[in-house]
Amino acid sequence: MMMKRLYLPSIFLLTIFSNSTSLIANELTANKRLPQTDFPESVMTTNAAKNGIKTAWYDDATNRYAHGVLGDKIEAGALHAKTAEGKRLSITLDKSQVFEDIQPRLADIDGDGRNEIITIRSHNQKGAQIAVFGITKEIPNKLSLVASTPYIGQSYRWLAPVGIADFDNDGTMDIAYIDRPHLAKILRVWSYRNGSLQQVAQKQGLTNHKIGDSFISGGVQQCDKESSMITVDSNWERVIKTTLKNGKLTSADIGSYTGRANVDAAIACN
Ligand SMILES: [Ca+2]
Ligand SMILES: [Ca+2]
Repeated sequence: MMMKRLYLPSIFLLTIFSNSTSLIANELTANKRLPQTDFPESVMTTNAAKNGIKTAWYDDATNRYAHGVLGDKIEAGALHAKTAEGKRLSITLDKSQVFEDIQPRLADIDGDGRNEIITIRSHNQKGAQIAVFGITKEIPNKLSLVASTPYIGQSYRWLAPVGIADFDNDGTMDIAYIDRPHLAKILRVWSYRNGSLQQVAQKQGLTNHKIGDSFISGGVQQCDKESSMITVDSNWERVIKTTLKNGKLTSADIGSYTGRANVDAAIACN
């Protein structure tokens, strides 16, 4: 029996679109029957989905990629989803890859009104990438890869998502992540345009994960109409808020960092 990573409590089962506490409560009530999985705390669900993918989770624990940046060397080999209509869909990775992640993320990347699933997938020779899965017309009974960023290019190199939003309000969804949060510490933002992900901006000197932590620090702040990226500086001393406008990332120091509570407060607009 492999030891499983300790995950965030299920109160963190909120998507970037559900800010209100009542929504979260409804989601938890509506999902008392959680799926059977090796990773019960990976279950991500939203009641904002009226059709298409409503719930996603990881399964098939494996130790075939012994990187261990998330606190153990157990990663997931499969991704499952359930639609609002009750249909279940899956994808199992080949042996060269794992989901090196905590919880899949749900967001409508292509603007068709249905969620895609945003994951961190790692290859045993090429390291991590953002991999987006969805339901296609061609293969309606399985999850399919619909978009991805390139692999970092080397094994045991990871990335940690900040979040998904239309950060620059141009009508296209953007995915922000820290490329190698322990080494390079580069914030990268990719937009979904013309059927694929394209990098639109990058900025050095930011991070959101320490080796061994089973959580990612920071995320998306949505206090008004603007979505901002909350991370810390590369020395873990300051909370940094970064915004995207006209292809340019601008960072502001918004306070001292002494622990996770500081970034959580920033995301909660406190
Ligand atoms: Ca979609
Ligand atoms: Ca955008």
